[in-house]
Amino acid sequence: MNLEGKTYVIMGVANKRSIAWGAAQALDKMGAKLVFTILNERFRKELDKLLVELEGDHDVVVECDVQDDAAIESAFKEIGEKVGKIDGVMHAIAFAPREDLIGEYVETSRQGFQTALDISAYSLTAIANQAKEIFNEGASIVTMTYLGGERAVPNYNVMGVAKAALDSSVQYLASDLGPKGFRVNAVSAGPIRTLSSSAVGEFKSILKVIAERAPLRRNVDQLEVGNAVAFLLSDLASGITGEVLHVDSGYHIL
Ligand code: 0WD
Repeated sequence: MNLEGKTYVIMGVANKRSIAWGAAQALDKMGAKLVFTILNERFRKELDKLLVELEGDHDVVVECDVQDDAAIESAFKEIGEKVGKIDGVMHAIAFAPREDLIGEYVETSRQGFQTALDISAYSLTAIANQAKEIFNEGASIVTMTYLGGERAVPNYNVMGVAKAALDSSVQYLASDLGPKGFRVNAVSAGPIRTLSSSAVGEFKSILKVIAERAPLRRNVDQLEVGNAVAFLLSDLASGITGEVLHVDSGYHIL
């Protein structure tokens, strides 16, 4: 797939294990120009180290804490000023307090619920609202979701509730932005060991179940997920919106 001439914003690279980094590698290989947003300065060094591994020259890195409306607005303004119009955004951001990702969902605190829903679900809506102002014709958004939003997965708890809200947002945003020619989709990834997933209780046993029971009898990796993200961001997916594409070795059909 050739994505030369396209510009995408990647939000959520924390380190080399991040799913967003898998997408960055896929999009870079296909010739796209990339812009990165990071939570704060702490992540800049890590990202700078990674960027030298890419073929293209992607030098625009913008700070954006998605809990802050002003930060989202100024990030997309800055991106518009630095690179002009963009062809899409990958949203790969989620957070829930560690204590809410073990034990029972019924014990979730109000604060934990609000934080998880704010960062992991509302942020997509706030981002879509700003990003659309600098979208090229045919641009699209892809977010990352998980099966735990469709059914109860042990320990995923409040993050599952956040993913259900995120999945629903994908549909409403697709409905709002569709008439303007913009698309909104999600990739539902199978479990992958990353900084965020390490906070989910008994994560290892989730990986084991997939390897034993999923139709492909193995887990997926960041690049497989990244390739699917690249497809949905590209014009090859021009007729697809409001969709959740599962990249999970087929586990969701069981
Ligand atoms: O098994 C997995 N790893 C799966 C992840 C399976 C299915 C879906 N996903 C989803 C996650 O829920 C998330 O939405 O994929 C997305 C990316 O997650 P990841 O690649 O597993 O996690 P990670 O590498 O930790 O990146 C998520 C990043 C944060 O990293 P940390 O670990 O510091 O929370 O989201 C960013 C941050 O870089 N982030 C924020 N960015 C801006 N503003 C914020 C914030 N307030 N909070 C977290």
